[in-house]
Amino acid sequence: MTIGKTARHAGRAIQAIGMSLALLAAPALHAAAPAAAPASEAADAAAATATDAAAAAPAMATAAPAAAPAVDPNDPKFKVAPGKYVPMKPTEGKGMPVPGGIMFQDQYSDTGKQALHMHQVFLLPVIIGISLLVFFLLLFVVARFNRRANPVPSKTAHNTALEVAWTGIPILILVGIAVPSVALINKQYTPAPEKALTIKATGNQWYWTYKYPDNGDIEVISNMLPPEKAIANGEPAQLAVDNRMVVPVGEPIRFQTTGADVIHSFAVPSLWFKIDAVPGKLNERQLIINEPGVYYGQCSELCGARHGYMPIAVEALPRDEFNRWVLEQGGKIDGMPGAPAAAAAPAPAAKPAA
Ligand SMILES: [Cu+2]
Repeated sequence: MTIGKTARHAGRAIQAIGMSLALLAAPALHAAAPAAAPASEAADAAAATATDAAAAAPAMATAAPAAAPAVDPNDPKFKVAPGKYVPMKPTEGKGMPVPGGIMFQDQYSDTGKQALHMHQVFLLPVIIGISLLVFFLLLFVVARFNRRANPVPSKTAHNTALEVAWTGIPILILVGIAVPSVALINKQYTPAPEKALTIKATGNQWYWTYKYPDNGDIEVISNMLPPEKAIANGEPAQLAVDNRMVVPVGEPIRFQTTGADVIHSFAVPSLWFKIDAVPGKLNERQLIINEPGVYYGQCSELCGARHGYMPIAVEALPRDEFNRWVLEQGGKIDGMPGAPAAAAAPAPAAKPAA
């Protein structure tokens, strides 16, 4: 009953959004109509049903990019930071485990924040509440219904009201947990938008490689730094790597994984991000990091003798600094049609200015 109502509410909300989008699209269609169009036609267009407008809108959207220049070289996406790339110093306690820590790490992605919030504010109290209830019920039964306290036991076999309650209440609790859980899973597995930057991680025995197909196919080979070197660098031991996976911050990334030999798993706790790397298979998830920083993780699928020694270090940088890193690796800035040529121009121009 509750679900049906929720579904109807959701249906109405979607309908309302669709209608308002269609109404928004209608004036645009108007403007696009040839000036010579007779007034009666314009009136007809205004009267067009919401479905017509909605159907026409995507067609217009696909037609537009063909007419416009493919790439705007002044787009902030193509800016290059001056100077040279220097690996970022990690912030103590950010994106890494802390001594004595037993809770989740602080989160630096929206889905991570949502998941952590759900765990702290919702799941944990529900689990603790149910455990305490069952514990005290048991104590009560032991004290009240033992042979001494209750020598003549009741022969009651059925109690309809009680049975409805102890079936119905758990169902309600489970539905209450399922609704936000499914919403969160849906958010976590929303595919990256079409123009998102693609990065492909390959798990190898026992190191990671990161490929940037949109950036001239550059490849980064990432091995663990010896612990003493990591500590000297101010990085956590056995988590630091020689070459990090550098990514732009605040942008959707189409993150793909595969395995070169056995199954590995790419996992970064402070981003609430884990995805298996399976040989012969390409897994994909969207990754958006909210803040610049260095985020450490580890392979999380037992993959052989040195499984514990193939850490992950993700460095999230502002776009212009990411572009500088890409150019230093011999790559191109973004592989969108026309982008490499356009990107080459602002790059040298930006450097003398600095
Ligand atoms: Cu592994």
